[in-house]
Amino acid sequence: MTESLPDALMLDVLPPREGRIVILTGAGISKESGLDTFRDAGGIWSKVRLEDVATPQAFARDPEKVHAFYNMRRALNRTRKINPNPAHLALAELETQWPGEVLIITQNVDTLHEQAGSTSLLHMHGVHSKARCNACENTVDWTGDMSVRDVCGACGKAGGMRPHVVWFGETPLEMDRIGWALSNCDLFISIGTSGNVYPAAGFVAAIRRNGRAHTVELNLEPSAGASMFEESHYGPASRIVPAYVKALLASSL
Ligand code: BV8
Repeated sequence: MTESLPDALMLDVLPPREGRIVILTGAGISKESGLDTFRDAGGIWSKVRLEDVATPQAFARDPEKVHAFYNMRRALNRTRKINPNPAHLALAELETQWPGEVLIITQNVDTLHEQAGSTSLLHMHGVHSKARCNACENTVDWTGDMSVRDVCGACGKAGGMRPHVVWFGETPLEMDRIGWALSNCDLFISIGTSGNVYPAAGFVAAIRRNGRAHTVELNLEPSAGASMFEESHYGPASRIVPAYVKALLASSL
């Protein structure tokens, strides 16, 4: 059932009180914190081609162009004071208040969920605040600019440091843990994602095939996979996520 969101939210289905909740987030949850999404008008992929900055082939072809893309996004997080918004904060509250397990699987490479206080969290597409050595796989925190002149602190090789981010054509991180979580959750909530990038976009179909979870979409507008969700509420995340979490927590009392 879809509806524009009233303040007092009526949930279609309540998960079991100790139920496991899995939440998938995308760039839309960070939009009201000041970070661009990818596919909205004026989004990141309207300014640069993903084939030029977000594939291993692009990095092999022109590493400095790829470094410039991620240096710009890291600098944005340093300079523009990007803070968690009420949607991130509501999910952190859900993790502490909900009697069962809550896991956030984020496609985002920003660290706004951590900054909001979420700890049960995995970045399936990596994070731009870490670097990985192409030669020895050593992974380190990295908040400044990166270039081909950087040397790996573990193996000493130069030129191999890359953003610890999953590019198109690369395998997302922690897929085994994700598979188990999707098959064993009671409530799956998808927030702020257009449903265009796989395998994340296929999670709801996988649950509908072999999981038992009730599936909910919270988004600004219907995603490409909207028809797969049993329940959906549309509006800005900073408004609909706190309202949904408030109703969920009220049901768990
Ligand atoms: C892989 C890191 C094999 C980089 C990113 C079928 C099956 C498997 C793979 C494929 C397949 N078909 C195609 C593929 C290949 C490819 C793919 O999906 N291509 C697409 C373009 C068709 N997938 C891959 O290559 C993946 N790897 O498949 O390996 C494999 C498969 C399974 C198991 C093992 C191995 C790797 C994909 C990862 C690529 N890296 N990010 C970086 O960030 O710089 S993807 C990139 O897109 C970001 O991570 C981003 O998070 C992600 C998804 O985008 P969204 O988050 O959804 O953002 P978008 O702008 O699209 O949408 C924003 C939404 O928010 C909109 O709906 C909007 O309405 C909403 N919104 C806006 N404002 C608000 C809001 N909502 C609420 N409130 C608001 N205020």
